[in-house]
Amino acid sequence: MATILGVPASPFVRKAMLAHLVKQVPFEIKMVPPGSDDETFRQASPMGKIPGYQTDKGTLFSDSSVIIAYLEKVHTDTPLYPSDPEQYAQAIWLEEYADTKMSEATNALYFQRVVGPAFFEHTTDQERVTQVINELIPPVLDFLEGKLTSGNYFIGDSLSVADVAIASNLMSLTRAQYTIDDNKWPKVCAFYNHFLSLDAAKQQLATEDKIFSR
Ligand SMILES: N[C@@H](CCC(=O)N[C@@H](CS)C(=O)NCC(=O)O)C(=O)O
Repeated sequence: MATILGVPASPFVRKAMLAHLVKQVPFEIKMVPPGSDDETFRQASPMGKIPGYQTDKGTLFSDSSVIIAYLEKVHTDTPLYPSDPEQYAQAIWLEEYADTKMSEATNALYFQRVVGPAFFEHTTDQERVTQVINELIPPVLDFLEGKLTSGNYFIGDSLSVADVAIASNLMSLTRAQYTIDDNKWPKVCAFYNHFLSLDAAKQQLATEDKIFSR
């Protein structure tokens, strides 16, 4: 069985886990924090970032985007990448946006309110929280609102890697007690509510709940 090396509460580990759950590919988690000296983890992730990955054949590498791209090659029956070239480009572009600009905003709040206090004895900086909520998050949600046309999915009429990457970040906002304003961003709210209704999302949140309740 494949192994994801990391902590399920990390947004990038969450993204890799969600892709497995959506594709119904079994995996196990080896709990490894970022920067760990674990030998297998270091071979998989020389930069010390989570998630690292070990395939069921033993190949080691890291990065959530690489893990999902690999998964797609092995498990072709539940595609997360559109076959149409234009939609394919849009999907991996939105994944890139979610992993960079969006996660810069969502991770800032998630760190202040959740990860810092829970794992690093960090006190929440309220000024930073206010700045993130007022300045960083709204432009991201505005951008996503403008990208949603069909309702439940960012690209076409089926779930793609873009949805998984974006929803992973939205889940961080939820954990950080941030509620998306339905009046300002109705399409993002509808997308997220649909995503949360998927079995994969429910399974992911249940796994994370166990970690946060420890
Ligand atoms: N592009 C990477 C980003 C992974 C990443 O930044 N992970 C964070 C945890 S959420 C990390 O390990 N940070 C530690 C560090 O940057 O040294 C991916 O998609 O997997």
